[in-house]
Amino acid sequence: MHHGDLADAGSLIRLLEKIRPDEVYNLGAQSDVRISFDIPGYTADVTATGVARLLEAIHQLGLPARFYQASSSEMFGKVREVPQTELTPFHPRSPYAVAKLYAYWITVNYRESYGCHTSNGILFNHESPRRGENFVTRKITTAVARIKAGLQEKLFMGNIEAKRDWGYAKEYVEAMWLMLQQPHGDDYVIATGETHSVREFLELAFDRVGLDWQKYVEIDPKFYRPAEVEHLIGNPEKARKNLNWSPQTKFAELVCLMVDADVKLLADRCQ
Ligand code: F7E
Repeated sequence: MHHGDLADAGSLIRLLEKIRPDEVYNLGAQSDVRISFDIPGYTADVTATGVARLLEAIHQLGLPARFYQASSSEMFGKVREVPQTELTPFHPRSPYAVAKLYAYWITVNYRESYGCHTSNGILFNHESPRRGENFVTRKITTAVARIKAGLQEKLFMGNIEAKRDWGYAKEYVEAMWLMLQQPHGDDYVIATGETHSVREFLELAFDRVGLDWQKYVEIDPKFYRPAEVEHLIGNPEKARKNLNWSPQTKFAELVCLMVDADVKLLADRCQ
């Protein structure tokens, strides 16, 4: 492990010079959409300009490294078409999404300007037991485990009618790697092609431990966002065709594996 910071160009140059990587995967960002409304300036500095610093460091050093940028379905925001593809126009709805849009285009720009092998993975929501607890899926599964164990009484939620295309993170990381094994950089939507509401996630998660979600969930307006992305669903056809990639884990399986992991984590901690 090495220490660097997307806000510090010098640290990126030093790191790249030392490691001379063949492949660079930029997953670094202030990635919480809700928090980006509170810290828009910091979000822009790290999530947007940080990518320009990283690309410019690779370019200045003349490294032949292939570059992956973690672009986001949040860029589609107030969606212009359903489902979303690589050709769907963007309409970002948060400081986070606006920053990701800059990062997307600067990645395309280094490909077109200097012939760099750069790719954008436009990843729809991807989840796993390692997801941070501030994101909705893990917030729900940790709460389900705690409520089942008698350690928590209520779960306070925001807009549970929002719909997302949720996939399994482990499979999405394979897609990232596949992009950098292609002869040329390109942009790909990575999604399942299915959409589900937060409400459906709640139902399945509580059901997994034999509880009725409606007895435990309450709505708290503090978790609403100033502008919401209501409905996302991606079409991963290009990735299927060019990368031979397709999602394997279905929505219900994903919910169950996350609930099971949190139930086990809590049991292990309590021993
Ligand atoms: O929210 C709604 C919330 O915070 C999903 C990031 O990885 O994926 C993620 O962005 C939905 C939203 O993820 C609560 O309003 C309701 O509609 O899990 P989330 P996100 O905003 O979709 C994309 C692809 C990224 O790129 C991002 O970096 O759930 N929701 N109630 C809630 N969300 C949260 N966090 N907490 C609630 O209580």
